[in-house]
Amino acid sequence: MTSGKSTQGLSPTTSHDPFFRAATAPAFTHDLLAGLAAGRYAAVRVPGFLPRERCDEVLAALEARAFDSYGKARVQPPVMRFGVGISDHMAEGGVSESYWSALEGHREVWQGLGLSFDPFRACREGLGAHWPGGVAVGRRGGRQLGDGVAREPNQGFQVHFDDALREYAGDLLDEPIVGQFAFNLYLSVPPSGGETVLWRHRWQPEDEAYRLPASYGYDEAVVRGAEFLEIAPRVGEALLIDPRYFHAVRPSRGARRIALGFAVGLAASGRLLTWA
Ligand SMILES: O=C(O)CCC(=O)C(=O)O
Ligand SMILES: [Fe+2]
Repeated sequence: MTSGKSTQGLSPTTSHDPFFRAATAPAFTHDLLAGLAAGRYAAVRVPGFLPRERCDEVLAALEARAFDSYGKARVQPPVMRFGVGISDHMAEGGVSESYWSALEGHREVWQGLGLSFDPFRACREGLGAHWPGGVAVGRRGGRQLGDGVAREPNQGFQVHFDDALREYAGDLLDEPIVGQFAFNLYLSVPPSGGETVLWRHRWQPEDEAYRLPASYGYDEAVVRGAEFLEIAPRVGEALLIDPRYFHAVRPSRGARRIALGFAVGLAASGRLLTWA
């Protein structure tokens, strides 16, 4: 004890949760994925997940295309995207019909890039390589959801969390899920800024007082005082986080920040199911 005060238990200024940490490894092993689901880690980083040539191939194709932006009422500052994201098509706790029609165009535009491989398939394969239950794109009402999206949050993502349990009424997927991750593969990162920050704080009802009007995000005061991890991703790195921890992306300076991303659910059956 360093002060004269009696400190029963942990002191809030110096305490560290040994399970709130990022693991860095050459692959998404069974132990790391199980550990992330169980709460033994907050994030798993796999540098060099996709070979540099493959990253460069996808990046060059994307750089030649125009990106859309996420719905500007909800997503401020704007985040650019290439492909369809389900969050733009939520309706009354469900998924609106516009999502399914947009997905048809999504498949066409990704095929139109003329890549020598399917980057979302490559990401799924790397993610599930050591996972006994395997990995597949999730389904809803028998229909396959989107496989991923390229996102460009050059001005950052606001502090937010992602939790399909809270975002959708009932199960989003045909198989109920017992764990959730967010996957990102970085194709282009800025020389400064662009960090992913993760706070050791999960949504609680009082947090709604910090909600930014009509936005997906929260005032950063919602995570005040919470322990945090700051991750500066590298090109070719894959990052898997527990997205129920509040997280944000800092604004980029000096280059575009482009990542391929999708959500991952651990189904009760043991399968990993992805969607975007
Ligand atoms: O781009 C990132 O590093 C994280 C983006 C994010 O909010 C997510 O994947 O849920
Ligand atoms: Fe997120």
